[in-house]
Amino acid sequence: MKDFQEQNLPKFEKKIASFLGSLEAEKTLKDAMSYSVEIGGKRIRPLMIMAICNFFERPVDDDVLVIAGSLELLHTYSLIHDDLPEMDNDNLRRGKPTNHKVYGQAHAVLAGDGLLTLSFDWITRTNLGDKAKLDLISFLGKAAGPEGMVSGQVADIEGEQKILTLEQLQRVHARKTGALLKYACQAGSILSNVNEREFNLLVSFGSLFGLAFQIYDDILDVVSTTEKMGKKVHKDQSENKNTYPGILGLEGAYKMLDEVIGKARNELIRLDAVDSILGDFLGYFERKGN
Ligand code: GRG
Repeated sequence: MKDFQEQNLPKFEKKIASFLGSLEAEKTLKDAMSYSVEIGGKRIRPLMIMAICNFFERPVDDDVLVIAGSLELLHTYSLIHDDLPEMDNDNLRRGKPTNHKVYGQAHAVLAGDGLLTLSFDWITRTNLGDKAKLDLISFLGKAAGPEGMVSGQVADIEGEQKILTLEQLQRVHARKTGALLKYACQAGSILSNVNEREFNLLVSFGSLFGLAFQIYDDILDVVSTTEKMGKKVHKDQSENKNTYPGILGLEGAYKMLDEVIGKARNELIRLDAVDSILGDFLGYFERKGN
């Protein structure tokens, strides 16, 4: 995985920086958009697209980098808007002050709007065939829009007022977090020109990976790895009931995580991809804490 990242991430970063740099837009808007994209992040979604291409021996060329970049732009928009005072009201993101803390709320809203719309524009700027472009735009719109991430965010906000069941929580996260990871698998599949069976297996893998990603995120929130006086400190689990550890307890959440990872691994076995770079993605869910 490390080699794969070292080989592909620098050219990915260079491509998005040069595309953003060449935008003919108001300087403050360009600065605000570039700020949140370029302060980093794990780049899991673009890496997933590139890994699928790698598995199917489809070269990671400019078109792949632009499609991967387009998804990262859209993901970054969601984080900027999620951090706004009217949503999560966060001061830090990716270890740096949030966009609205640096550029003000109006510019942060507009930087998010710019990234969202630009992500679709980037798809049209590739040299891919018309059908591939249309499919990518359609899948991305469904994943990010009212049938996907935006509804997930609304359900999440409304869920704060009540206690959700496990099924309701999963439905929130399938849309809020899972939809873009599933799209990463759809995009990688389209770029690699896979057959229907491979497409369905990859989409199922993407959905399971998205679910595992959220369970793991909730677990990391509970298990603070901060060493204090040589002891691991656990946050109070009753702080937020609408999380996997909140509903299942920490051990129950780990158990569910293991089950979901097992199912995701099964899809990769069916694709004969478990020993490929795609299998390495499952190593992301390393057990932390007790
Ligand atoms: C505002 C429409 C709208 C949607 C926001 C994705 C999202 C919905 C909110 C993010 C809030 C959050 C912390 C979700 C939990 C998991 C998640 C998606 C984390 C952020 O993704 P990472 O971990 O972030 O890939 P980096 O910074 O590494 O890219």
